[in-house]
Amino acid sequence: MKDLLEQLGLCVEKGKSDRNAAFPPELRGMDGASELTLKALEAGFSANQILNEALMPAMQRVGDRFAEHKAFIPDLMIAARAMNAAMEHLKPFFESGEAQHRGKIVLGTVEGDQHDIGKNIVKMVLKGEGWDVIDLGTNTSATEFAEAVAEHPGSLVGMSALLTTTMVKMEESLQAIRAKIPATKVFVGGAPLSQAFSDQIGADGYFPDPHSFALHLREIS
Ligand code: B1M
Repeated sequence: MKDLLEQLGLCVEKGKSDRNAAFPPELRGMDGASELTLKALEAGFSANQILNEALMPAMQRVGDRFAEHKAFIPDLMIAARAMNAAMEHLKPFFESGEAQHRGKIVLGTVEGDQHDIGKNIVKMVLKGEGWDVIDLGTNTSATEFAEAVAEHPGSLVGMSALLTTTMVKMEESLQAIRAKIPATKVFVGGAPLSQAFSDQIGADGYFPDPHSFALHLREIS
């Protein structure tokens, strides 16, 4: 059974999104991330298990290889595509949660940053928790965050950053948001961040994963 998750992780790492994908040649004709995710669900693995035990470690491995100059941008791109193919099947499980309406949250990846896989998972989990998510996408400027908050009074904000060079944009965005609506609660997340960084920029909290974030929002809503 564990082989299924290992095989799925390998497909994401190698960028094999589905059976028809021609790349990588050694996996030609074999199931890809899409088919294996369905099989894992059928075998009884939960969406969380699939995400945490297969998909996330696979992205970590490809990222590590990139850092060691053994993988390159195209490898990251096809891995991201395979991850998205898998996430399409997990989406209904994350999104089908509470029917309760908890409120609005503006979500976006900060300016200069194109990484959106993590932010999209946060979105799915929050939607499942009953939040109305206003997704500003990637490369979101301070002005765009501030305007969205003004357009949706009472909304909370979640900002994501994956680069040490873009996480600094969070402070600027936070200030622009608070200049429009001072009481706005702003939360931050993303791999290079920490609670210390959140405290330093005056955010209302750092969350390393969507579930701890959703839990906190549940407590304060
Ligand atoms: Co890039 N990349 N990338 N990349 N990429 C990283 C982040 C990197 C760590 C790789 C490495 O060197 N090992 C490195 C950053 C180094 C650093 O700054 N410390 C890096 C780099 C350098 C770059 C480029 C600069 C490369 C270049 O061009 N030379 C470039 C920058 C482009 C840009 O943004 N301007 C770049 C480009 C890309 C792609 C576009 C090719 C692609 C992204 C595709 C996409 O997102 N649509 C990509 C990818 C795929 C990665 C890795 C391999 C995987 C990222 C990912 O999706 N992880 C990554 C290596 C790694 O992570 N180890 C890497 C899976 C995802 C589910 O996790 O996003 O952490 P994560 O989200 C988690 C939590 O962080 C949390 O919840 C999520 C689920 O648990 N979370 C939140 C996230 N946001 C939250 C918000 C919240 C709460 C929780 O709100 C409160």
